[in-house]
Amino acid sequence: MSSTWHILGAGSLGTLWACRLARAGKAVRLILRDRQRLQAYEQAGGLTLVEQDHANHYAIPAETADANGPVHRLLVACKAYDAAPAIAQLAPRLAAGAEIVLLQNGLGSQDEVADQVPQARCIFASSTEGAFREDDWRVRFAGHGFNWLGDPANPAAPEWFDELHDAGIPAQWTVDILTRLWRKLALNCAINPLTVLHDCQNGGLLGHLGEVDGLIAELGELLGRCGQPQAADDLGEEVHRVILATSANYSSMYQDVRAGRRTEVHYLLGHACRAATRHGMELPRLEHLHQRLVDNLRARGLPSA
Ligand code: NAD
Ligand code: KPL
Repeated sequence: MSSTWHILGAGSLGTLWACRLARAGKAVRLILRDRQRLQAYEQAGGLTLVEQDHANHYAIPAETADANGPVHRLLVACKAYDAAPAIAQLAPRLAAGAEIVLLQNGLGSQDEVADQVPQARCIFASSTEGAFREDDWRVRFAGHGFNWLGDPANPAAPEWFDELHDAGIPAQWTVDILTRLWRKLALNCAINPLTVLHDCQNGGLLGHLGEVDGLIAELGELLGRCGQPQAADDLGEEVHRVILATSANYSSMYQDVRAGRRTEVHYLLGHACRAATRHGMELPRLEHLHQRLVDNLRARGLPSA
């Protein structure tokens, strides 16, 4: 089995992972969206990763999805709404037993991908690292964090797992990856939509704690019904802690909306509301929040799903 890391998506996290793996001497190939992007990348001559104001350049080879050759190990580093369409393009190249690491935030996109590629093993990831694009092909590593990886269908870590440590990518294998993803989703649902609706930094929610706490109560009920009671442990305390610790920051959803970018709402609050409906639950605060957010996004001309 080839040990090349194919990395689909040379955005923020894709660049962060690709550069660290390449720096550690691992074989890496980028998969870019189309020929035009490939040509622009080739003109730029590689990726630049900025860490603590030191910029390093990495001439990582790149291709498009329709290139030749099997893909054995794939990191999917696009947004949640792009993951399934991207995999559909690449599916003919995925080898039997291929391993796919899914870096998407939220829930739902992982199953959309897994349904399309039964020949592959899908490994889910939850990342608290932070990176953003300063320019085309140039990414700043903005926030040290951690990565949890796991496979809900198979508790065994893949044989390449230690390559992440070799590359300085902080990561741990977990059998509770769904709990991690649900927990992050719940935090996101309690904070991010309200920052958009109240047009505020995270700390602005200190003036709306009644609303926040109402959402936390419903999220706790939902997590219990979805078989994720541990994801609800001390959720309220963590939400309050995150609001305080990040009070001067704008949430990722707020930043997306402000920049006129599509949000991942379908895989965050949308996923929570669909799960509640599936379980026959009535969660009026979450439903109302979702409706207000959808109306707000539509009014801005942004996709609401
Ligand atoms: P991004 O928008 O910076 O990068 C995504 C890249 O994927 C873009 O370059 C886009 O052109 C590319 N892409 C889309 N479809 C493609 C296709 N079919 N083929 C090839 N490339 C394709 O996104 P990001 O910020 O890196 O986020 C990726 C995921 O990681 C999201 O789910 C996000 O929520 C999550 N995440 C991001 C951060 C962060 O700090 N950026 C932190 C934690 C989690
Ligand atoms: O992860 C976040 C985000 O901005 O997406 C926070 C605000 C920390 C939690 O939702």
